[in-house]
This record gives sequence, structure tokens and C-alpha cells, in this order.
Amino acid sequence: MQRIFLSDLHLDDPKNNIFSGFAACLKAESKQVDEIYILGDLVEMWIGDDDDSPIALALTELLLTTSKRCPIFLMHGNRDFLFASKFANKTGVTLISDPLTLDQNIVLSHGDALCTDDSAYQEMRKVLRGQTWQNEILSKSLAERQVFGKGLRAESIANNANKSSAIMDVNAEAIADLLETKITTFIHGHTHRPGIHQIAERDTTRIVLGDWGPCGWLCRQVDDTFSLECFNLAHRYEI
Ligand SMILES: [Mn+2]
Repeated sequence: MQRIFLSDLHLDDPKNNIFSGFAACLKAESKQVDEIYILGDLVEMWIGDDDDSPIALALTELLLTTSKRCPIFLMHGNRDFLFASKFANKTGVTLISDPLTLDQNIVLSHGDALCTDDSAYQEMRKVLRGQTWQNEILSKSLAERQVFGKGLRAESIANNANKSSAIMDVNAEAIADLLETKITTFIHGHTHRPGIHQIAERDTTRIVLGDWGPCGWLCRQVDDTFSLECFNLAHRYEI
């Protein structure tokens, strides 16, 4: 079984090199792997499946083309938890829950739910992921949601500026609570701290995906072997 896992692309402009690097990555990888998993924060902000912004339209087309060649599984991140069934139907991707267990020994998560030291964030997360808030926001016009989305981003940047980096990392106890002992590989993103960690006193490897910027990141699974790859967006794949 060959799979790739990626997250935190934060796409916001179909004209920039992250989008073109992602498109090239999907084109090449969809020919060689069995499944593609995107573990959240694919876009910088998703305000509803009726979004008709340039990035929303370009992304829809790209995913539709790719999903015809290779199954794509999409998990919500903290920026794009409003991806819903309409988007899945339009693009051919399959929305997956967070956390998700694969093959009984691999767990996937975006990662934000594990940042339990950041209690203010967890409170806000509870509200934003609740049906009441989501119904209310989705009842607003697209233009109203665009304004709201920008405000939410600005607020998040201002809040995070005052937080220590330890608070914004995943919590070891939360990870231990999540993972059953049979789990050997845990893959998540969100923290933008790519790396491979051995979880103390157990036979579990935690692989943290990186955010896409000057470089792209992915975790590649070939049967029982997992590797973390960082690559130059312009040169790794032929565009
Ligand atoms: Mn995130």
C-alpha cells in the first residue's frame, strides 16, 4: 500500500507557487500512490461550499481532476472545518473524521484538538465546531461570511501572538489518551513543527507534517515504512 499524507497548505491564491506546487504534486503522485490524505488546513479559510472565490474554483477543479485518478481523503483543519458534502460531491473527495484509524495501527488527526494546554483555543473550537454556530454562520450571505472570515483570521493572529510556543504544541497526555496501544504510527499536522518523534515508553512513532511555504511537505507510506519528505516546490515535480 502506498499513500501520501499532507496538511497545512493554507492555499489562498491559485496564482502562487504553493498552489502550482500542490497541483504538480497531485498530478505526479496520483499516478504512483494508492491513496492521498489531506489532514486539514488545505486552505487558509473556508467560508462555505458556495464559495466562488478564485482559490475555491481552482481547488475544486484540481481536486476533481485528481480524484478521478486516485482517491483523495480530506480531513477538516481549524481553517477549513466548513468543508461539507456539497464540496465533497463537487470534487470527488471523501471527507474523513478526526481522528481516523487506518489499518488498525495508524491514526490520523489534524492535531488542533490535542493542543489542550491552550484552553482558550479549545473553548473557541467547541463553539466553532458546534452545529448551532455553524448553522448561524451558514445562514449569512457569502459576502457577510467573507468579512467575518477575515475578522476571525485577524483575531486568531492577534491571540496567538501573545501565547508561548509550548502552549500551542500538542499535549503528551492528550496524545496518550487518544492512542490505543496497538497504534504504531500517528500522523498529524497543525503545529507547523515537522518532525519524527518516538513516543516515550511505547512502540509508536509520531510524524508531524510541515506547513507548505518555500517547501512542500509530505509523509510517504510504502507498506510498513513511513518517511517525511520536504521538497522544493518549484523543482520536485515537473510543472
Ligand atoms: Mn491547523
